[in-house]
Amino acid sequence: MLLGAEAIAQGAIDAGISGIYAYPGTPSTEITTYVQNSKEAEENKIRSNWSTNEKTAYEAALGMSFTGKRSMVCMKHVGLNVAADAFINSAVTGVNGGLILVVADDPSMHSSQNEQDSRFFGKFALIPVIEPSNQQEAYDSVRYGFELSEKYQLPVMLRVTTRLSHSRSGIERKKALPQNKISLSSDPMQFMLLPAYARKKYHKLIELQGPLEDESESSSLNKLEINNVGGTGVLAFGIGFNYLMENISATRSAYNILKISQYPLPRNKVEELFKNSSKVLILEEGYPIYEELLRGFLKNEKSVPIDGRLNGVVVREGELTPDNVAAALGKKSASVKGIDDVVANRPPSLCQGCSHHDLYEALNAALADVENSQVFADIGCYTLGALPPYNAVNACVDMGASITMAKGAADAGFRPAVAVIGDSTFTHSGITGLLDAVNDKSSVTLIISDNSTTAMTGGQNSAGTGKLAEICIGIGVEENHIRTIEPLAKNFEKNVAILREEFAYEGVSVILSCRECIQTQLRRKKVEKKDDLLIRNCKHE
Ligand SMILES: Cc1ncc(C[n+]2csc(CCOP(=O)(O)OP(=O)(O)O)c2C)c(N)n1
Ligand code: SF4
Repeated sequence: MLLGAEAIAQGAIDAGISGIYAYPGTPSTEITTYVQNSKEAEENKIRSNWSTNEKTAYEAALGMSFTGKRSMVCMKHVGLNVAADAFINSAVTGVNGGLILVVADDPSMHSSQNEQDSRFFGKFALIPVIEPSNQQEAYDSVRYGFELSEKYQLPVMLRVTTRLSHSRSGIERKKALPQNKISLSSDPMQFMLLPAYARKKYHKLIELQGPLEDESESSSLNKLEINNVGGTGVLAFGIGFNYLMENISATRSAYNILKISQYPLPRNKVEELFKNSSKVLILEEGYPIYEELLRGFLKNEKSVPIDGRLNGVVVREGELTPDNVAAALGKKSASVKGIDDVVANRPPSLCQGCSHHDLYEALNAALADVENSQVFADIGCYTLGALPPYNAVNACVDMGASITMAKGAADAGFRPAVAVIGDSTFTHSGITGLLDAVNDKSSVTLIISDNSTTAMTGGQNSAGTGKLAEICIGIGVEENHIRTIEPLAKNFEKNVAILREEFAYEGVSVILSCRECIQTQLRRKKVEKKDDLLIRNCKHE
């Protein structure tokens, strides 16, 4: 019984990967964690440490593919924005050993800043995309995806969404394959994107589009059933097919159904569906990408009517569910017991004893006398400082944006320009922003809330643990403006004073607020089986 994410991981181990590269992010994290905890992966020396960000992860996976070995790279949807440069260009270079990018989207934004649909990126890069409809298909798709990747020498995207990644099902495994041996590309310039080479490679990528569409036509992942000529057709993508089946198991023969789990879209199958149906309902998990394409820009009065997200028959925002698919089919959903009133909706909150509490107590006190103070925050547990009782931070846009937004505000004359970032977010994409601030001598006070972990996604290692002061010195922050505080109630007065001193400084200063996340500390204690709870603090007092 595996989670969808775990099925992908097991599928990768069984398909002979030599390495998995990833930066954590819900709902993709469990794929890499599973490989990290797998005995088989350990025995087969499959590389699985966390990367510093999604771009470094993607490039390392590409480097492994360069050697002829199979590699997988995993991220959440917004992570693909970070890795986009490497990703799009890797479609032009192509790959050598099979490379699968697993991207886990989060429609309804259960734990994300947006609900962007990664299939857009797959289409943009002109590569095959596989979107499994259930966990077994997720497992099987990995092996098939590697075969496809090596056959066409292209990266393959495996796109999943929250419900598939985070729900369990029984999985039937296949016999494990051995890893590829090192074998370099026969074209010594394959990975060289100087324009003269890039133009030829891009031309080759365009030429592959026909064969890729043929591949989708014959793929067992895409299935057409004409059950009722002239009846209603349903074009169901990915997990949308699963929800459709939940609703029409007894009445399946009344519908013409096209299940799509592999792109590019198979034109003939789609035409067959439309030719045999009086109207077509489109169920896409994510944006109405293919609905828009099939409707066309100009209304064609003769075309088969389409229902979907764009005319409101399917909800325009948020994830598909068995219930909203039932409503779109004009069916009543099976009555489910409502939620009792006693179950109150709770906003997320920081754990009791979390170091971020003490930091925000001190920060609010240090800014209490500042009229209209604003604080630029970033993404992590510390973003919860935006909520009561602290209401301490005013912006959270994307990983790393705290520093650069504070820099922009400082450049505009705003004082004090304060940024709060976590240690993992700082190494993910804050370092370059700090370098900009140093080079421009912008008056920014950067607070790095260093809890020695990537807490929000479950406590993965943080790339800069034990190195943050050295990194800041290396970037050029003056050593006497790199201050360390220990966020504890007993240090409140001292910490407020340090914060105020640095807010008054006209230049770049960094405050390292160092105390380990208590959840990580508890896990560490269990592993180390120590009785004493050592408070692991920053070394740079
Ligand atoms: C581009 C991108 N990748 C990954 C994530 C998922 N994510 C949210 S916060 C976070 C890191 C949090 O770690 P840290 O900055 O150390 O703060 P903490 O949670 O430990 O307080 C991650 C990986 C994301 N939101 N965006
Ligand atoms: S997981 Fe760690 S960092 Fe996050 S709120 Fe809890 S104690 Fe704080």
